[in-house]
Order: sequence, then structure tokens, then C-alpha cells
Amino acid sequence: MTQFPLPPGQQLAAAHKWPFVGERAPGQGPEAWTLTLVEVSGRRHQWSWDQLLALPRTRLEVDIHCVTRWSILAMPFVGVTLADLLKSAGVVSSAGFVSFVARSDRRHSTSLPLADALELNTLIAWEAQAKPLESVHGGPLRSVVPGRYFYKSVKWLERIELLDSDRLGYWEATAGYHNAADPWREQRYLAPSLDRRETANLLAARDFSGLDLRGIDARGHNLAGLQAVNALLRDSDFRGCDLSGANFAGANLSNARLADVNLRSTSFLGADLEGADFSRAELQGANFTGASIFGASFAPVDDQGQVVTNDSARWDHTTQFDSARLEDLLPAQRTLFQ
Ligand SMILES: Nc1nc2c(c(=O)[nH]1)N[C@H]1C(S)=C(S)[C@@H](COP(=O)(O)O)O[C@H]1N2
Ligand SMILES: [Mo]
Repeated sequence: MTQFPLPPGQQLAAAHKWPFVGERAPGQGPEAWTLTLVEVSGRRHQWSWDQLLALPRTRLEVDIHCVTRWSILAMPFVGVTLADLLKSAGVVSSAGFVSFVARSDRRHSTSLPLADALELNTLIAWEAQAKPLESVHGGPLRSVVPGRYFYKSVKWLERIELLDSDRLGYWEATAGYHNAADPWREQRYLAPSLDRRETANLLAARDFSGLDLRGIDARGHNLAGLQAVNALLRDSDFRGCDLSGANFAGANLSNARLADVNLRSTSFLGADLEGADFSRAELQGANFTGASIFGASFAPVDDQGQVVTNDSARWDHTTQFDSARLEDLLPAQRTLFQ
């Protein structure tokens, strides 16, 4: 069911431009897709493709909320609910957790408390938008967990494991994604903790190159000329900084807060700027060539989802944008560049 307004910090993407995020293709395996369920006891159940299609079907309209700030409302999925799948196997489980495991090169997975997964109406889906699920979106089979950030929905689902104790998923274990992932509470990321002193030393040295400083709070500092090549700065907060002439080539600044920042002649060559906020920033001479700007904001949006042009970033002919990449902006943001 569609809920309005959007969860905090999310913006609408166009339904016909469903972005793909993360891994792009499944790993090798037998051609015929099967789904395996492993109980806590180790007991296994397996469904062939035909057996899956014969299970009770559910059509669900799911609001997709990606942690990099784009949402698509009411995406229609068809599949079998996790509850019906368990029922069909005669499994009544008191397991605490469920892990969804992908057939992918890195054995991608994600987990949830089993009670939450059931209550949220988790779907094992093979169809979206009335078509077989496309491979980039996890076809032939993916899990879909309504009411959680989309990283809780695994593409190329091949195994479901019931667990007594939780086993963190790939993004949760390696990249600090929040394990609870509730978009209404903005449970996006956990940052590694930097102590005050460490932060102060780093800010004074103005060299972040190659460092993992996710979530760093650098608000209001003079960081002109900062070197931050290939730095991991997701979810960092630079609001009100002077970052003129800084070098963020290859850096990950997804969801970074860059509102009210002086970014004159700053380089974002090939940087990941998904979900970053540039409201009211000065972008004269900045270079966005090769940067990924999906879900980035160049002006805040109001309650109606319209951009507040008065609070837009400022740029001119010396700002370098890839026109092709501007197509990736969410519809409301794109209007700024027309
Ligand atoms: N196997 C697998 N599943 C995955 C991922 C991944 O990298 N590998 N990324 C997750 C993330 S972060 C998101 S936002 C969604 C993206 O799904 P989409 O590409 O269909 O939009 O898949 C999730 N499931
Ligand atoms: Mo994501």
C-alpha cells in the first residue's frame, strides 16, 4: 500500500526508469533455477521452478525506498509470500532470523528477524510490472521486503536460511548499512566511530585521501584545497564548509551533505555522488565529469515534491556536468537543468 508523504529524505524516481543498484548479474549455476529453504536443524526443502509457480500467488504493490534516496511507489510484484512458502513446506518455525542468499559471485545476502519478515509480508517474486523480473533486477527470482530500505530485498534469490542468531548481510557487514533499515526512521547507515581528536587532526591536515571516514562530521570547517582522492565519505556532513579547490576524484560521497558549501573549482571526477545534497552550494568551476549523480539534489524539495529554486545550488558555464548524467537525476531535480 502506498504511503504518503515519502519517508524523510526520499524523492520520487520515474517508475519507467527503475534504476539498478549493486550487483548487475547473477553468478554461475545450473540453468534450471531452484529455491532451497534450510531450517535451523539443517533440514532442507527444495522447489523446482515449476513447483514455485504452482504455489499460491500473491500480487503486492510495494513502495521501493532505496537508501540512496530514490523511491518508486506501488511497484507491482507477483510471487509467493514467505508465509505461504513456509506453509507449503509444513514449516512452523520459532527461528529468530531469516537470511536471504543470492546466487552471485560474492554470495550476496541480507537478513531480518523472521517475525518482521512475515509481518511485513515478504514476497518471493518472479514478476514485476506485469513482466517476468528482468535479470538486472534479480530475475528470475528475488525477495521483496515491503517497508524496509531496498537493500533488504535480495536479487537472484537461491537460498533462504532460518537462523537462531542473526548473520549480517553483505552490505550490513562490509559497508555499515543499518541492520534495521526502516526508511521511516531513516535507519540508513552506521558510521565507524571516529573520536574527536582523530577528527580534529584529520581536519587540520586536510588530507583524507584513501581513508574510510564514513559519516564524518566536518560541518563549518575551512577545508579549502582538501585532498580526498578515493576517500570513503558516504553520509559525511560538510554543511557550511569551504571546500573550494578540493579534490574528491574517485571518492564515495553518497548521501553526503554538501548544502551551503563553497565548491568552487572542486573536482568530483568519477566520484559517487548518489543521494548527495548540494542545495545552495557554489559550483562555479566544479568538475562533475564521470560522477554518478543518481538521486543527488541540487535544490531541496517542498512537501509537494517541487524543487525550491531559490535554494538551488549555483553554477555557470565553468561548471562541468556530463549532460548524459544529468538524465539520471530524479524528475524534480532535472527541472533545474532545463
Ligand atoms: N544479490 C544482490 N542483491 C541485492 C544487491 C546486490 O548488490 N546483490 N543490492 C541491494 C541494493 S543496495 C538495492 S538498492 C537493491 C537494488 O535492486 P534493483 O537493482 O532491482 O533496483 O537490491 C538489493 N539486493
Ligand atoms: Mo541500495
